[in-house]
Amino acid sequence: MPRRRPRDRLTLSPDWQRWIADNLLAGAPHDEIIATLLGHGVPRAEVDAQIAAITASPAYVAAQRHLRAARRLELVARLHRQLDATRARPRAVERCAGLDAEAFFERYYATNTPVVLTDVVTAWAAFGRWTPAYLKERFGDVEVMAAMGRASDPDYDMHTPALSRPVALGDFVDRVLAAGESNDLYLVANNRNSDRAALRPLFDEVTLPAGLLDPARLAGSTALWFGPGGTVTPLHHDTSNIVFGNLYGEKRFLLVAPWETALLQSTRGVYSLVDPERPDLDRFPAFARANVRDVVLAPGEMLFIPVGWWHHVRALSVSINLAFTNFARDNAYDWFRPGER
Ligand SMILES: O=C(O)CCC(=O)C(=O)O
Repeated sequence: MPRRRPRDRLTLSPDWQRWIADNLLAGAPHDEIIATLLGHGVPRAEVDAQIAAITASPAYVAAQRHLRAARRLELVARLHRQLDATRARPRAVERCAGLDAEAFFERYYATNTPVVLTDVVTAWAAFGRWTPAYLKERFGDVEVMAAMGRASDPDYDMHTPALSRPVALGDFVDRVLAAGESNDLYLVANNRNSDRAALRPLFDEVTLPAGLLDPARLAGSTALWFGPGGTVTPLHHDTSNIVFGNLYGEKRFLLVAPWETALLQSTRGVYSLVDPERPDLDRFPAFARANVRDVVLAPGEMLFIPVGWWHHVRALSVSINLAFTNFARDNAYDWFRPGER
């Protein structure tokens, strides 16, 4: 005769145990959790024993403590969202001319607020001069690295190192101009081309705004972007503040504040799986509540992207851009870096 099973024997799979813990921590009603388990044929006595064992486990008690801390932070994020929504134009990004460095740091840098500066790039000798033809004529023989074959890799942006190939800048210009609308080829920040000695003369045609960027820390702090219309950098955030100067063409930025991260419902390191141009609201319903700022950057404009702000970028035409992180203020943050924690 078979022995009687002990009443508290835990036979549910680890997946089901995790499901129960997840739902309890998320605040799902006990009745619903119990009904689901009963519906899957788990005997009532086992359901009760399982829930009691999970809620008494030291791991669950520790998770509850972390959950309380996370909820407190969530409240601060919600506060930001609510206050943001009371602004006259919550989706707008200000455009500003004549701002001195002090006012920039006080009003935008210190408050983590994006802004478009309309009179910085226009003052550079490079503005109006940097075109694809100019890059080819002056630096056509310079070997650069560029990401290619992006269209056949769904994770092209995070795979930039593997997709990058050496190419003469002149040949790359020809390919960009022949490409039409394409996301296949792109010279991006991670290619680190702006640090190449052969391209240093480019910086003779750029005047750093006084007091805003530190000329002594230019090395390793700049990024050259060049590609056809149709390039897309998926939704991600950077780990420092950036000013993004647009010299040629137009780019559309969709920006989401760091305090709305919970609404993205999906993060992979510094990337989000949400496509803000065509959000899949069945998969990511909370994104419908996100306040997406939409900025089209015209030639000559410079966008300040504050640290932690999510941004998705589409080139609306062939474009050339130069970005900087060497602010004359502290720009290092103990921000999440994939793989570190
Ligand atoms: O221009 C782009 O495609 C992306 C720019 C960007 O994401 C950045 O500078 O952080």
